[in-house]
Amino acid sequence: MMKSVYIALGSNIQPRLNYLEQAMEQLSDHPNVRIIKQSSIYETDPVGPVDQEQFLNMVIEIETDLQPHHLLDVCQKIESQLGRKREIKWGPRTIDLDIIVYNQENIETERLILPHPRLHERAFVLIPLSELNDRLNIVHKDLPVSELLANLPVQDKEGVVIWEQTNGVNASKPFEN
Ligand code: A4P
Ligand code: MG
Repeated sequence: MMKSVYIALGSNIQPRLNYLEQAMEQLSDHPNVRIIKQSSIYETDPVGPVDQEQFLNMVIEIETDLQPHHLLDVCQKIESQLGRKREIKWGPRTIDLDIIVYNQENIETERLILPHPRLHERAFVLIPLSELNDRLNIVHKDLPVSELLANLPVQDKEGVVIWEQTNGVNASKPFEN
């Protein structure tokens, strides 16, 4: 059974665009993953306690028959292949792949929480996600993306600016299967 899954990508170590592209390429190379849609790419002010460079962030929709934990393994393997080091919690990273929403699953295990627990407070996730599907229901809040976004402070949204516009579905050939 194919599941619809949303993954958030982020990078704030150069070459940022290259890391996003390589991560998407590796995901689409996986036999059990198909990229359905990709958002525009946004440049975003760093959120959280660590003083660090600006991020590029985006969200993609994939279709997969991998179980949630298996998909997390795939994402973490790509992160480590792209040189991700876990030195500072919330610190700079070549690539971060967070599973935002997996179908309508609502689970909490030691390794994996779905939907992503900080999704509703992050403009750098909600803005690209709303581009793909603003009526998507976020189960742990029981609210659609559009409403979660409307609830965010204006200042948070101002820190998220389009960096490269993507027009429509599968705009980039390299990510087709
Ligand atoms: N984990 C639990 N649930 C999930 C999930 N749904 N998807 C666990 C992915 N992983 C999940 O993550 C820590 C652990 O979370 C994993 O081992 C996994 O088992 P990590 O990627 O190893 O470490 P991290 O990314 O430093 O921690 P975390 O909690 O993912 O950080 P965040 O919340 O992603 O924050 N500002 C801007 N503008 N843009 C950003 O992308 N990112 C962060 C990182 C801070 N500020 C940012 C951005
Ligand atoms: Mg992460």
